[in-house]
Amino acid sequence: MSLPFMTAAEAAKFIKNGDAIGFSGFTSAGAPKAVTSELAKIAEAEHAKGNPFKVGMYTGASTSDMLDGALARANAVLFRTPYQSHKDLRAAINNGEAPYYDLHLSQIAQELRYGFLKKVDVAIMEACDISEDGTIILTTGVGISPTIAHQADKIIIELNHHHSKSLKGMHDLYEPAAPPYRKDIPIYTVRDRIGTPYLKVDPKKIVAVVETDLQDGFAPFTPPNEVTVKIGDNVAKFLASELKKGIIPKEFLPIQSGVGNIANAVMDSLGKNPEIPTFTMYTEVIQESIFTLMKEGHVSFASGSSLTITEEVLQDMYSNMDFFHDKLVLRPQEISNNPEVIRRLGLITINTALEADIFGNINSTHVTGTRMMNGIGGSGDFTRNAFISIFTTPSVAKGGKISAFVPMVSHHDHSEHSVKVIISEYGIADLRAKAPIERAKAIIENCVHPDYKQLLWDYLKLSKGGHSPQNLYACFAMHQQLQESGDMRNTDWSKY
Ligand code: 0RQ
Repeated sequence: MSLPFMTAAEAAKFIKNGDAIGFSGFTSAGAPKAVTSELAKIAEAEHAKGNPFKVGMYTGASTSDMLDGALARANAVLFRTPYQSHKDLRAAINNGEAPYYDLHLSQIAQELRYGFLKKVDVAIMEACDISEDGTIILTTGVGISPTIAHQADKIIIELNHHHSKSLKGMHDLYEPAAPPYRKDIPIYTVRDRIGTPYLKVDPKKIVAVVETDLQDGFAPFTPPNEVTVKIGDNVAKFLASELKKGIIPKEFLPIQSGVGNIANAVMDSLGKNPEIPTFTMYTEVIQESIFTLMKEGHVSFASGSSLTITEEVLQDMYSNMDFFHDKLVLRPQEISNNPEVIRRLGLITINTALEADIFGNINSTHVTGTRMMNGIGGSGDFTRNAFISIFTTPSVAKGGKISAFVPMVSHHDHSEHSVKVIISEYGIADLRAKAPIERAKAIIENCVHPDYKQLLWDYLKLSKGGHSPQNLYACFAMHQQLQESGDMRNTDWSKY
């Protein structure tokens, strides 16, 4: 059977108003780019004629402007899950145009298979190679690809020649069976492979193959600044001391780290600290700092669901595949973020908070409790199941007008039960074996910005007692002050 090659515009016509679409990839790595732009044009043309045109969107995680951006601007989002970070989609979510449900990234594939979510009608997937028998080699992001490929009635492939076929062998694709037949996931070290390096689909389902040559378009990270360097150094200092105490074993433990400028600075500090031995990563996003650390010999292996790297780093990897190939594995996110595997491997997890409260609860997703930022992503999968879970955050945001530390989080993603350590540029609050009031003292003393320290000490004096000494009248006063005057520093406790 020969493959149905056609243009992106022709392929997009297979999608109908109301279809649920599953997209390959994780971040813009491995996500489709060409058919999605054409789909947005179809939606705009239909809307201009007065016709409805919206599609449901299942992805691995965030995507790119060519996917989330284009479809949000075309007002073509029927629903969206499990994670996003595009400014236009975020605006559509927060103004009610795009219904969004935020999910733990490990759960979306199984929730599709369990029938909790509308079945995938069409899968659009990026590949670096495809055979007429339906064997597909994915590119640099896996996400939920195996599940959407198996569930969809129609599959559209973007064959992206920008990616080298030498990616073959880097993927390890595996789907767990549904309960009550699920068995253990036999990953005992970060290097273990349990599945196939290719995806096999019924070739009759492949309705279109679109040839492209498109980059992921990742912008380089801003170099570490004074605050992110201090946060990174504090994380490295904390881990070195845990190693010295024998809490972290001498072999060290695999690290999970989020994505972004803080995560990049943390990885940089771990590489530079002579007390941290060579380590491995079991994470969701393998970002570019890890490539540098591999070349320098600080990281020996990385398992993830995507290579979220700039064009320069990607090309460097393709030119040095002999070096990188046996140091990387790309897995579906239900395996990279799997609670069973995370608990077994004993991960050191490092994620970033939007805000934390003085008792150790974390808000990762909602600005002032109402506006969606990105989503919980993998932070819940990793935090709840970690060997030791760390949250990092700069002590203030928006030039000091917002304190990252508040009496009570305005939205709750990670509870005091799962959060073990909080680290800001000022220091480390170790929350283990501490009662709520002791945690509050550790956080105020070690992590809070000097502009807010006295304010938070004074808050504790307003407490009406109890195990978690909150004052239910005053606990959101800092947030209210932000809304009223634009600056939390103006908070006045005298009225409580
Ligand atoms: O906004 O750039 O406009 O100034 O939030 O904050 O400090 O640059 O940190 O980029 O790492 O993002 C929690 C959103 C942090 C992210 C979050 C403003 C701040 C800035 C970004 P500006 P920073 P980061 C791996 C694991 C959940 C998912 C997760 C996230 C912007 O880490 O989405 O962990 N995490 N996934 O000014 C109002 C506050 C604020 C605030 C910061 N309290 N109120 N605005 N900001 N604190 C990745 C995946 O799952 C794919």
